Amino acid sequence: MRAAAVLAVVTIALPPPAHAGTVKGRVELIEKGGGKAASLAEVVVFLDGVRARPGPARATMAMKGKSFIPRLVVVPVGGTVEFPNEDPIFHNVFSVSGDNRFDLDLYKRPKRGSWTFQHPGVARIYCNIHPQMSAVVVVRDNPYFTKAAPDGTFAIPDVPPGRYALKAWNERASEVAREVSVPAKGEVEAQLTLDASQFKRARHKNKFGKDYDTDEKY
Ligand SMILES: [Cu+2]
Repeated sequence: MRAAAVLAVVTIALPPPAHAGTVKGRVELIEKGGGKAASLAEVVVFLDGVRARPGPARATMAMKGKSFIPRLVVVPVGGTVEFPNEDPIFHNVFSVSGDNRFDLDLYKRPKRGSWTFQHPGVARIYCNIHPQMSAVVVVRDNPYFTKAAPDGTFAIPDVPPGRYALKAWNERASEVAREVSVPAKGEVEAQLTLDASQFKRARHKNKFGKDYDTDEKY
């Protein structure tokens, strides 16, 4: 008798590698006029060049009071972001950022919207009704990333040992990088400084590539 071939689909939670270190430190951001930013909560810190497949991930970016909350979300490739509309009015979430382009069209509760991001990069998120609504989803090709705490501290644990580029990103500054050497056990510390002193906010177009109407319709 032939044994039946059985295809089992199992989800395996990978334990941290036997040899892994933590990358920790602090970021700061220089504002116009040379002062330091009071909150670093919209800074992403990540490692480039780590070969590791990210697992599935979900995150939430709500629309409330005609704002995206939080304004910055980071997910690995394949990660899904929910965009719940908590306002009593319609919003239309969209992005025209390269391969991560999407359009959820108009909706409000109880309809829900979400998007699965399949390409690494920075997706700029807008609402097609309210030009003042803007946010960012950063999509990474490995799971070694974090958002900085408001005080600028960060920690990326369970990193396989090796030399990588540690990078920090904020929408108002150029990306900064430095090399870190992650030990097989223990920590490596690094400091990164972003410069937003030259930032000028540019007006963005709607999902049709046109200027927004001056009157809100919804
Ligand atoms: Cu809106």
